[in-house]
Amino acid sequence: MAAAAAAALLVSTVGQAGAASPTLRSLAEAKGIYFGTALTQGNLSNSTLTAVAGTQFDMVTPGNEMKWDTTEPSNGTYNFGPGDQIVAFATAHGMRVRGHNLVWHSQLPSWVTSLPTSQVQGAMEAHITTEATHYKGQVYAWDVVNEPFNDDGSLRQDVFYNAMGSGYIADALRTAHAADPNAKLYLNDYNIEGTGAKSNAMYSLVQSLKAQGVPIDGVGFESHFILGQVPSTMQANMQRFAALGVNVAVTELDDRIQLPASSANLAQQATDYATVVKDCLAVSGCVGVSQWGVGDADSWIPSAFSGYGAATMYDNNYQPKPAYTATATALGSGSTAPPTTAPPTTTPPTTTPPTTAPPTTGAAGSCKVANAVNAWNNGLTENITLTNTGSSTVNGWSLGFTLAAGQTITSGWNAAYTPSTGAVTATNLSYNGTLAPGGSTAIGFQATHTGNASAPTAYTLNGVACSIG
Ligand code: 9MR
Repeated sequence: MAAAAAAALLVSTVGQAGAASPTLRSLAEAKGIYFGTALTQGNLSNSTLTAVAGTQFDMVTPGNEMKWDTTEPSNGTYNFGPGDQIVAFATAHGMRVRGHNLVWHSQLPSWVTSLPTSQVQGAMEAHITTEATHYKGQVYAWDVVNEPFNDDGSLRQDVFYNAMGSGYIADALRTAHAADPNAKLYLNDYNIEGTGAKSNAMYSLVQSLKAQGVPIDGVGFESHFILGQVPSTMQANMQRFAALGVNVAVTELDDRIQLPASSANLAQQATDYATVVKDCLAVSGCVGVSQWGVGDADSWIPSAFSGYGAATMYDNNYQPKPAYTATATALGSGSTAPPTTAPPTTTPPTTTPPTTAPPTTGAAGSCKVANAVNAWNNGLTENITLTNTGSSTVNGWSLGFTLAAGQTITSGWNAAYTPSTGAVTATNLSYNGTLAPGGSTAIGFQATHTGNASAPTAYTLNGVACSIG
């Protein structure tokens, strides 16, 4: 493939990480994963920060705005305004959202901890139902229960455990599933990245939830690391969770350094970041990596760990650090193979071919599609980057493709998808209908499948065949 054509497939930015470098999100998507960040409401008024967030990342976790103390500050009174702002930013920038979180002992309003024991379950279920219903269709995943374990592997004796015993976790997951059946439901914790007592406890919990048929889709590994201390067992540990039939994700990555950070420290941090990214890429079922914050200036580390900081890929002025470059390289930047041919990260359980849609072999129109499928047991996500390779601007577009037999779209982003099976048309939304020559837009969808997780073999833009690659 010509270098110019390869470059056109990737969303590029000039100035943030050198001239016209591919972004983390385009590199990640080409590998079939996402690359996310955490954003708070306050971050949205920092235009330097949001310029980086909106171009480099394709997943957002609200830093605080979906937590109980914000969303239900008094019993039965809900406030979704701050969370809605984060979702609006994500939507406007083609990013998905990890909902964080529904049940957690911290950032919990005092009215919950003051409830009579007999009322805690009802309050928890009402909170989950109301919040998950409000964000139904807008979040890709929920951290349903956050940080349930003590470091020794015992369950935290918080208000939920004290009222309901360990069963509160299954109850929370079932309640969230009833409210938003399409959201991926996670348990999220720290100090479970490598093997050890706490990780073993999480593993046993997930195993037992799966055995009981409780809806659990994933485990989040927060990954708040100290420089040079990424566990050597991280890849194997994530893989054993994936083998239980759940997705895994790195949900809150940072790597703190004792200040001032030396250049040797920053080089070690680059190695640490690359290790984490490579670990995720090596694990079938690892769906993505999220950093906790955008840059060192908005990181939580300095306020929580005195004397430490410099924990992210961007410095205090939002300039990329060595960890950024190492992350991009780990995601395939600069490799000779075009980073747009990512196969699904899990092999579909059967090899039934699609019954329709002949492959495009001959003449293609003035469009190009790069697609990446990430599949698991009975679900998949497909990320599509659509590029206008013609010389005129496209004003309004419909992308046609045929889903493999057994696939049904359950939610999508950055386009309207209809119908949900068979020959689908994805139509632009108000903010992405214009595609300048050479311009790209990133869309995608989540679908269920019955064994064939193959991507469509042909795409048409306004009726004209696109090339794929
Ligand atoms: O980033 C969040 C920070 O703004 C809050 O002050 C803090 C309060 O606990 O929570 C931070 O986010 C946490 C996340 O929700 C769960 N894992 C640990 C994160 C860092 O504390």
